[in-house]
Amino acid sequence: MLLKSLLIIVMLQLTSETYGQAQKKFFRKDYTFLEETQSFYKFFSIAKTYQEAVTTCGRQGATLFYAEDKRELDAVAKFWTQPRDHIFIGISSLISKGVFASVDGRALMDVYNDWLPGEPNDVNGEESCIVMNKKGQMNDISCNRKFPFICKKTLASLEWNAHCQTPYKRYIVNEDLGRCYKFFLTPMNWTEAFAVCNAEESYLAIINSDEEANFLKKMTKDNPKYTVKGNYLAGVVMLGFHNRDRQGWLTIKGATLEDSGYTQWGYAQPDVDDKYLCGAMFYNGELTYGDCSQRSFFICEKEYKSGFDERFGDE
Ligand SMILES: [Ca+2]
Ligand SMILES: [Ca+2]
Repeated sequence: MLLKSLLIIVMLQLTSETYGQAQKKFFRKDYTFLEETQSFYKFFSIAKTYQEAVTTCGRQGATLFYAEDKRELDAVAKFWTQPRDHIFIGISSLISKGVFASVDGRALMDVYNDWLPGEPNDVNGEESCIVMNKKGQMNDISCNRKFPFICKKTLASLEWNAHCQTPYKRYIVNEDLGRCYKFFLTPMNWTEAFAVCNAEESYLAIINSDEEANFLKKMTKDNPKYTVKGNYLAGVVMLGFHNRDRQGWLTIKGATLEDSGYTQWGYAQPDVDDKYLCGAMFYNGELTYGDCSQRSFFICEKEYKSGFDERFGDE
């Protein structure tokens, strides 16, 4: 009897491991999983400065790639099919001049490193970042130059928000609406907010019903907004509609507010006003609009499908 119970426990454990998140090996649709390194990678062919590359990876919950060892270099070199032959890697001496360390604080000697002959030479004292070619050879270079780069996420660091089918933990579910939402307490301007939602495979929230407005209003109320210091516009939360084309107020999906299901404007009724073209809501859920370059809180929204795991869907 005892043996039978033990067997059942073992079987249960095996089952839960088989269906555990680690086995599904999914981070985002735009990242490729490499078995050799048990990590996800995305190649960015549009050149950016070092800092822009670090920020881009960070916004996706990843880090700027550098090779840990020869094995990873070889695996990534196979995946790296783009024509440009140098990329920025996540190692710099920005914190302490002359002392190279990785974006996650590891010493250069502890990760893969192989300098081109004569490097690092710190030309004009301006070379604090590193580019690497497909052979893994490195050259120190100005951080303001622009190069392609790779973002990396290890499987071990991957968490999974099962309710919302996303690796981003702070999305909360509303089952009645069939949607998940994330309130951002880091004020950004409308364009940046749009990009952040996009990077998380969601979109700047669109209100489609009174019920949804009430939920976003409650979410706004529940977040500790008053603890956020700095220069930003309080009192509003940016949403996914705009008049940037001056064709009237449209959602970021191209629909009118009427067709989208919610038109409850607040005190500041929409006006013909060339300067203020980006949509938002007051904390009470009523719509307003403002300067697109003004920083504010914002909410990202994403659909989820109950009982359906998109990682098993067709790609
Ligand atoms: Ca150099
Ligand atoms: Ca919506």
